[in-house]
Amino acid sequence: MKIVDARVIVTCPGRNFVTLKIVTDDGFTGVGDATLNGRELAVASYLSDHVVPLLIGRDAARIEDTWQYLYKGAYWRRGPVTMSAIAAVDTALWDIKGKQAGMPVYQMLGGRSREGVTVYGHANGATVDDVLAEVERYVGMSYRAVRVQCGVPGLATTYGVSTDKLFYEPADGTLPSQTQWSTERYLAHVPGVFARVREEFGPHLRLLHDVHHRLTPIEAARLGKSLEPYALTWMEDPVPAELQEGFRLIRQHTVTPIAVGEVFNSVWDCQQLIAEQLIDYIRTTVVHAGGITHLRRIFDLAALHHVRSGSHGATDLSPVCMAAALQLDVSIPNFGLQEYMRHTDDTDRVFPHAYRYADGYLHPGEEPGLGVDIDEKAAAEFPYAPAYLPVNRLEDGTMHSW
Ligand code: KDG
Ligand code: MG
Repeated sequence: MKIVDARVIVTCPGRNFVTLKIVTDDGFTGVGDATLNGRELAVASYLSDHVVPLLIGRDAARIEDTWQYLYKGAYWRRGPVTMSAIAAVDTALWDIKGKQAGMPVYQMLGGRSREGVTVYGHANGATVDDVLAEVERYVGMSYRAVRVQCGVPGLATTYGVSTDKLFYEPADGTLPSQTQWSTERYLAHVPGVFARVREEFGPHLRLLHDVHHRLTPIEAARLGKSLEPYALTWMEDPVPAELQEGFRLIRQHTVTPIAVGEVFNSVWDCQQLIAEQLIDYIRTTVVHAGGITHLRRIFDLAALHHVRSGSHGATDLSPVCMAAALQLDVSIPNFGLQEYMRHTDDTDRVFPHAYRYADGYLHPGEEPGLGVDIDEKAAAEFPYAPAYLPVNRLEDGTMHSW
């Protein structure tokens, strides 16, 4: 089963996506997501210029060996561009293996551990009343878990608050737009928001909140403590996580659970966080963390240390990534939650898929492989459109993490 073709397809059906499609000599095809928001063409070039030539003629059945070949063979290790490219190859090869075996990939990962994948969506609004209405909307759609983000008085824009409610698309400019941040205003406002949400929706709805890397450990500790009465499922990315030991300080002060990892690319980015039980949920996902092969390794390490999965699933993760993530979600023993922000109708048309939402769960479907494809004709209708993520500054102009 030799690889005879590998195509890199860049398309923008509402937002940019990079997809790798691998073809074998016996007629199988497999797809992998390679989208890196705001840096899409870097991964497209890495794949077409440096990976595709190495794939032609390789045995498509050798998933692990190909992973090691691309990882060790590059000499330069890790990083989002390299790991997204490796992820795309790995995902496409799992898709092919499943099709060849005539079974969904989750069956090859050990079979089902649950009936459905519990998902959460984003309820957000400029005011607390707007937020309550959005939470109501998700509850009306039977979601069991909701991420809550609210505008902060005194700040013109706030992370996670957008006009698009069911989608999450922050890449909003051909050059980066600028947002503003005040830790003081934020910390003063957030606990009151959750007090209102709990008051309105009671104790059973799972609530989450994304800090998006904006605090220091001691500030995050204070936030976590102030949110304890509202029993959040998680406080996400409370601080930038390059310094893994920084989380120890947060842990010493609060029992609000912590979720981290959507920007991580490898097990080595979260090894200490997991092994020292400094976090509760690991948010790595297929496309940015080396594909199904490597993500499973991360989740296995996490399982040993009471850490559950909480894979990233914003709109910039393509339906190919979602289909692959669901195969893992439904099979691993330590699944926690799956983020699920919807795609536009155009995106769904370009990426026909078997997974379905019902009653608060996503279901991967029973198609052989991943159960997702790219319609290359439809993809060609939507040419690449440059789009950057915003940058963020403090009120005095200092650059801050976005
Ligand atoms: O491209 C960046 C987004 O994927 C990120 O901002 C989403 O933080 C995010 C989330 O939790 O979905
Ligand atoms: Mg996040």
